[in-house]
Amino acid sequence: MPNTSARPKHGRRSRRRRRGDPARDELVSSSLQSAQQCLLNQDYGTAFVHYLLVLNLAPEFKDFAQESFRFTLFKWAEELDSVGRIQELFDCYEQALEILPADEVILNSMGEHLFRMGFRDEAAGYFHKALKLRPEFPEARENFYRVANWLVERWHFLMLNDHGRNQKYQQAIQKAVQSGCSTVLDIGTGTGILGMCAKQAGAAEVYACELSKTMYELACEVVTANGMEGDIKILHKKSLEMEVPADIPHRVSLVVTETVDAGLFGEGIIESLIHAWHHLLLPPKSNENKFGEQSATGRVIPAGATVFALAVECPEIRRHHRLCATQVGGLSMAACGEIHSPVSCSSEPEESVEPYTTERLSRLPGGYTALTEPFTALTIDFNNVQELEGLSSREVQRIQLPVTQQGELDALAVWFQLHLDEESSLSTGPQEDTCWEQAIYPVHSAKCFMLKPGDELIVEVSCRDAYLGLSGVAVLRGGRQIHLDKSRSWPRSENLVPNPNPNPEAELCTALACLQTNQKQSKDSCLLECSEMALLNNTDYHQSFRSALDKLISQLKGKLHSGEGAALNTDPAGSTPASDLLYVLDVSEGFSLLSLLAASQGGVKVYSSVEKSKQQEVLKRLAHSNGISEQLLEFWLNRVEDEQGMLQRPSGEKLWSAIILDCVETCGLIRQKLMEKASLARCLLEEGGHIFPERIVVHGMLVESDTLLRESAVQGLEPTLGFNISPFINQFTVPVHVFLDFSTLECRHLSEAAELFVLNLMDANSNYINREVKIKVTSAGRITAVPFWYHIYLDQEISVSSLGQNSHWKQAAVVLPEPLQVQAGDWVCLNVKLHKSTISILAHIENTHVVMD
Ligand code: 44T
Repeated sequence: MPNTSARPKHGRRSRRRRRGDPARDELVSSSLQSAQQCLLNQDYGTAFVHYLLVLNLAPEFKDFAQESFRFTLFKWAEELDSVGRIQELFDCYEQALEILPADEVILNSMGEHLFRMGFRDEAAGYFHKALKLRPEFPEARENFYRVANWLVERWHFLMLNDHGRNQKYQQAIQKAVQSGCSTVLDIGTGTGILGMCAKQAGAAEVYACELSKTMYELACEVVTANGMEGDIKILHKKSLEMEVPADIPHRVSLVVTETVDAGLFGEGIIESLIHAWHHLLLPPKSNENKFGEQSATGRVIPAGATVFALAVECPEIRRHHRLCATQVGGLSMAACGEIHSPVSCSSEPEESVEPYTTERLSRLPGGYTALTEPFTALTIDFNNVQELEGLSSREVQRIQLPVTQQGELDALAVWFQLHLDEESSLSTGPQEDTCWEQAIYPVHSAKCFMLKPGDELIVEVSCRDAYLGLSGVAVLRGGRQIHLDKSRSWPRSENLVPNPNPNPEAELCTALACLQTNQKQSKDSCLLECSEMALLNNTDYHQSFRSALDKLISQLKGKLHSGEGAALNTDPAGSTPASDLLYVLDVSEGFSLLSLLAASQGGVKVYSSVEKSKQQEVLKRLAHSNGISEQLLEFWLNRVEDEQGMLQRPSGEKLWSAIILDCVETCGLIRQKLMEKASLARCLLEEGGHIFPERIVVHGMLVESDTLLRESAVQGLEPTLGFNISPFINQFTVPVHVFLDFSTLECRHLSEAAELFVLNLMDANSNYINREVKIKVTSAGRITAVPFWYHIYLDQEISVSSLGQNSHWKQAAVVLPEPLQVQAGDWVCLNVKLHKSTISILAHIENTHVVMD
């Protein structure tokens, strides 16, 4: 392969070329021929260099050679990618785009490479350009939607639509500016709204910083559109990297910021404010200068926060964080060992541990029960740098709380009040009608531990790595203490609660639990993502698979032995002769028990795609304890190096009896490349073999939901205090919303559920979806969205729904570009398209007389 660094220097030469130059013509024609020849020989690198030369010298060939040039580029880029020559790959794209700057296919492809390399911001720029050039370019559109979610997280829409929050910030800023804070820095400006409030309030100098490139660019556009471009200096920087005078000429008298997440500290506000006090802010108002010169001091909005917590029982949280089922699809889970979600603030350094998740408690299906009164876990003064600095070295604090209600302890829920100033505050509590979610600290190992009124719950509050940590560590009952979180080592100063009535049995149990846990437990514990945990707890799903697999396997075994008169050997210990074995492949993503369900019938060799070694250990332990021979369980990914080899046959002469495909993502979308995988799987099945699932029926409903609208786009000028923000941020609106819980989504149903389309995984035909579906409106309203979900048919009779109460799947919804006003009795025509794995839906009211037939 040629080295592209030996490429001709083009650019200038093309501009200087003269028409009718015979030497040039000859060079062009011979290079073109060479390019074509190299292309035929699949020597893409050389072909690419020749094409570059041709198109630089003779731009009139652009139309003629465009297709082949693109093809060559993509092939050559593929090769460079596969051998890790990434810089050269991007050089080639840049050269190609110098020649064809408006080629949307090349732009889109460049974006794809960037995205894969993790350059999401840059990738977004290319997808955006490609889309501007051809708005109907489906690949670029799909790619853009994918990055839009990364670049501009959905909560930006919620926050900007939260008029109450915006107004409170505006008033607090106005008051501060009017009382003399004339120089302002907005840390984490987002779209620039707080900075604009400061300017509007009359601040003499306003600075703003934003670490995300996309948000920074957006803020610049917004500020310009609101006529403040000369008035607010925006920096694309993390505040921690800013200094005086390089970035701002002098220290400011006011910092405004809303860099807080549901757990308050997750966006690094403590570190940012410590840095700001040391480097960017005027000194705080101290007792000595309280009555002195106002403008010489600095302050922060918000001035501080109070963090509240509450112990809750919540089955929905429970099933996402710990194993609740004892039997799954007929398998006993007794031997599986410690399994829980990676969400934990335990001190054990486990991989990918995050301290909390977030949920809107009021929207949790099945609700929650408060087991204690809300209590204050922490207060913090943002205007006191010593206090901020002391936070991470603060002793772990223990709080003892009376239990007020009987229930299982599933989690501690956390929210906070943000004190903007002395008078005004915002609350992120579960009862408030705000955009905020609460932070959830799940309790892992108190399996089925019932709290009772009269108990005292001991909660530890810590501040580690600038995160707030909370855990329920023990319960005091009848003078005894019962440890809850087994994986934590109890501190030495343990005897702080006297034990007046020692119970030797309980003592022994506690001692045993500690012995078992301190070193060994954390090593053996297996972490599963919340969605994998919920899947494992989804007993209906496993039972359905068990029945469908059992049915298929007995059918195939019947066939195998029919006519032979041989006795069926269904001994799960694996004494079936190899030639009689059936082969099942489970290509589910992440942790899956399905291979074991297939193996438990005996006479079946199963291949699991579980990758992580701890998860493989769990499967092996479960196989062993359920009487399945270890020889009948193999891990496919230990055998195949690359993913392309994933769907192959078990051995030369064998084909698969069943292939289990994972078809729906937890977020509610169809998995990418599902249909490609299904076609491959079809070729690898033995006669009578089966793909699970065989068919997916997509259902949807017409709904009116303002909540979905608020999450998808900024609604006009009013919520954003009259500032013109919506046209800019709404460029990042995506039409498909994911991770919805349809059962608790605030919405009005305007129709019955209807079938949108069917994907048949066992049959290649009929899967090109572009259909019209007519749905009758049952109540008048504005259709704003079409939520959709799946009925997943394992075989003709057995199906699982992605909507049910125990589902580990969430739902998705298409939000219509414009709400559609309808009356009861109207017929709505939905134009439903599936492109790759992306569903798009357009809706219009059907002309009544057409519908009659
Ligand atoms: N999400 C809340 C967290 N930044 C809000 O780049 C509430 C989540 C939430 N810039 C549902 C609802 C809600 N220097 O654009 C971001 C971020 C930027 C900084 C410069 C720094 N030191 C930082 C730190 C962060 O600030 C912006 C806002 S962070 C707000 C987080 C609606 N789910």
